Amino acid sequence: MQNSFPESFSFHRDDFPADFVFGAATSAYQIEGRQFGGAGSCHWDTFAATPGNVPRGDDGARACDHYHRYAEDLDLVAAAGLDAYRFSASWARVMPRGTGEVNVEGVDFYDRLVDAICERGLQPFLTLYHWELPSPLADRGGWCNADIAAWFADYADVLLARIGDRLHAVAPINEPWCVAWLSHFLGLHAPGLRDIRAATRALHHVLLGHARVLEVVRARGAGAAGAVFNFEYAAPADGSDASARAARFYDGVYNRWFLEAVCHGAYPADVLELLEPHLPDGWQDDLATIAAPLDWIGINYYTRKLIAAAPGRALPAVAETVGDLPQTSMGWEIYPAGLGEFLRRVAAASGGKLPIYVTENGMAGADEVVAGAIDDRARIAYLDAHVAEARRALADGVPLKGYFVWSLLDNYEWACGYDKRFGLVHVDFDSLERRPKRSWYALRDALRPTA
Ligand code: GCO
Repeated sequence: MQNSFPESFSFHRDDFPADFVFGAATSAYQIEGRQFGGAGSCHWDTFAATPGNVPRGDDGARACDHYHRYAEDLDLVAAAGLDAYRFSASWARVMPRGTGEVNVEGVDFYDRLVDAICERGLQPFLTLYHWELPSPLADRGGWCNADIAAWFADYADVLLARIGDRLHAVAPINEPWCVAWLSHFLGLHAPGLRDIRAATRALHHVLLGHARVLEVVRARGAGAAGAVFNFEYAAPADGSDASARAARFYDGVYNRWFLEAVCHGAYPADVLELLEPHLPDGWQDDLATIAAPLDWIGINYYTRKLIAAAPGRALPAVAETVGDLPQTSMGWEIYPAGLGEFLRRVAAASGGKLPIYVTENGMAGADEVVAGAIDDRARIAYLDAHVAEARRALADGVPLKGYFVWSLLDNYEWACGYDKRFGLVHVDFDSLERRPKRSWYALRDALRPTA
């Protein structure tokens, strides 16, 4: 099947502006190994330990053991010819109880890591929260508790005081939609709640936390301060009014909620109409803070959804249906045009000048080691089609500054455990051996400078 796909990329780095950044992305819980180095427990440990949430109860206790193997992993980023590395820090590694006492070993680890990134000539792009909330804070209501903005700012300040001087860019939170809606309304990620009030509060507090930490990033002079959103293209599943309404709500809570809040200091009226009863008192007073200027916006983009109405629930209940486009191993349709759409939409919403990055794009594939090699041409085709969209957007004047592949390594894919492989580099989860896939070699060729 791989034979029907190209062996190489159709672009070369020379097709892009000289300062265009190519990178790879990872996150702490997905690769580091939570059991190492004195990190505290987090809500993903207990979510995974709850039967039914994750296949086999897989968790991030060992993951890729990046904690000990980071040098080898960064060598792979550099050897691919990439310019930047996007990674996250674990709050529970820095502050095992979420507040108060600092785990010096944890801060030392990030200090070594950032040095190792810089030594290889890579630009460090840090995310401060990629989903592993310290358990003691989950006990206090986590993202449903307004105090989280202050807790988050304290943690950010401790870490940035140590490593902020060497960072190229910082985003407080990875994918606020996942932190709030996926985790508190759909219940598919930790803490696994299905509650409209909890979800709505989290939708607001995640933006407030973002804004408070933005202030810390600026006060510490820790690189360019941005925000990273996952956007998903939503189209009505059929021509009915009900599906059109459902798709509009889906787009509203997934995409417009965040974009309008940070760009215009407002929540979209149609979504607000449904969620306002559940927002915390005084939410309006936070909007000016939430809309504080950004230095850049990152877009994580993977797929589209066809949305139909699901009757019988109070909200415009949405049903996700799958169309007839080819799918990745996640069951996600491959729809590169959606990336172009969001690049234009974000450029328009943010005034046309604000630097934009594609901070994640990639696919899970059935990547097997055959005779020592991994032939993932389907991934080359996927990435190639999305990079082509990025080029088109650039040609249309979108201020796109870089593109990051998700992910460097096969890793802990959250509620899918270790079953889904997104890496440019294959990881054997028994031996922990790393093996570059065909896509890694092809990317290296595409990025190799012309003599
Ligand atoms: C996300 C996260 C990553 C995922 C990736 C694939 O977008 O969900 O940033 O942690 O692993 O997206 O699902």
